[in-house]
Amino acid sequence: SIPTGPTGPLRFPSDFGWGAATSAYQIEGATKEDGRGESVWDTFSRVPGRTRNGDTGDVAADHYHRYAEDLDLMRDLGLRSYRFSISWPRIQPDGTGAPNQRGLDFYRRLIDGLHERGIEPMATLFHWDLPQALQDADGWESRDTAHRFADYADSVFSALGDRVSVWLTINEPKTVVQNGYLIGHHAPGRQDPDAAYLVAHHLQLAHGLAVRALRAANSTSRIGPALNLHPCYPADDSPEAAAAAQLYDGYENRLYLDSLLKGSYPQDVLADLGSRSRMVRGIRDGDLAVISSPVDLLAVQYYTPIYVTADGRSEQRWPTSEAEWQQIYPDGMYDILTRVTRDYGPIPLTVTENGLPTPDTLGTDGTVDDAGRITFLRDHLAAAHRAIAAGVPLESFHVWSLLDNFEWAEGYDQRWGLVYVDYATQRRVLKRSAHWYRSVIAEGGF
Ligand code: GBH
Repeated sequence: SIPTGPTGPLRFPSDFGWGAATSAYQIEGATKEDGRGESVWDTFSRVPGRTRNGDTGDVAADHYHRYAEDLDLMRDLGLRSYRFSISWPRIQPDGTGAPNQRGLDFYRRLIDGLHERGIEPMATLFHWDLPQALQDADGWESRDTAHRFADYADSVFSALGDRVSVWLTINEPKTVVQNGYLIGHHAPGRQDPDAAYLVAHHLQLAHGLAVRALRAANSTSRIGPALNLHPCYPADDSPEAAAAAQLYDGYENRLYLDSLLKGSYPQDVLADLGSRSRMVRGIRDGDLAVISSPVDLLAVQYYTPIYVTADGRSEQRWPTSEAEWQQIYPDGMYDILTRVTRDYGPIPLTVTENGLPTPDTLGTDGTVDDAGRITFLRDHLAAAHRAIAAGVPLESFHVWSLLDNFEWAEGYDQRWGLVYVDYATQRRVLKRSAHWYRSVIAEGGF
């Protein structure tokens, strides 16, 4: 029923969920208001040298105060779905105990504003802003943090559950593992491989416990994990490169997908970690059953492929964006979506992030010409459309990001938004890509 082919226009299903995404610490600012506690990113961004220019999320895009204006922008774009995250330290300043009403009220106002404008709320429970008090008690290295997360999730479900149609548990557990605990470029800035994979297990456990909390609340909302997946290709034709790419895929993709959707960790990764690793020793009977509690959908975030050499290094094949880790390869979107459906069955999928940073400036005529973003999104949407035509149950697509924002260690230098933010005045300006995306949504394709 979906017309395909190189000549005709691409038309998406009429109920396709055209969306855009953000996260709390990256846009909200107001880090000291209404009883919010400190998060690991407040701490980390203040350590000299950790973020570009010493940038922090203290003000960011000031969304906490400007959410009504931002809701109007979303309506003007015609968005059908908005993915945002809830700041754990706004709800539980110390990571535990009774929820902070003023924190809940902010998200209630935001969610009501979405409903008033006919936009479906998709809320992520954790987008990396762990309460600092929990980090002080060993953070995700402690199994107890998974239980603290389930309590937090339960509070949020009780207060907001009926108003949110889709919950996402943990944004990109892999990025916490790799950037937080292997490379150290993200909070909490550790470089400890043995800790990293124990953290992976506790993040997976936290996800499963939150899914069970939602089910126990008899909610009609849907819930799923949000994974950044990377197609891993051998860099050459050698059997060594094929084997190295297979193991790389284990660490990038199957570690998360298999535990969530098959109820087991991949044997090659477990063997590689070794029986004496903290992770393998930290897995208890019943954990995998919790982790693989049935979910309603899987959220996929795709940015870049990885090419793996015979000796297990990654190699660049395609031109990069302004982010040197991002090779631009739209076919990777098709490959990862069809692979998930092939290997894990027809679970409903949503793309919750896809985008790139561009060197945007506000022109003297008041416009922002981000032609590169239009090309990128057009090519990745075309690949997603081919995946749908091939039978992938993809229900929605969210551009990362709605607004320019605090890009973690890169601070405000990288601009990922459909909407330009002039940080000196906090004025919002729709980029050319935003006008283009509005017409794509209105036409149902391009
Ligand atoms: C997503 O991460 C995040 O969910 C989102 O918050 C973020 O703003 C967006 O993408 C854009 O980056 O240079 O070696 O430190 C995507 C996965 C993981 C990609 C961390 C960049 C940094 C690698 N990201 N990685 S390094």
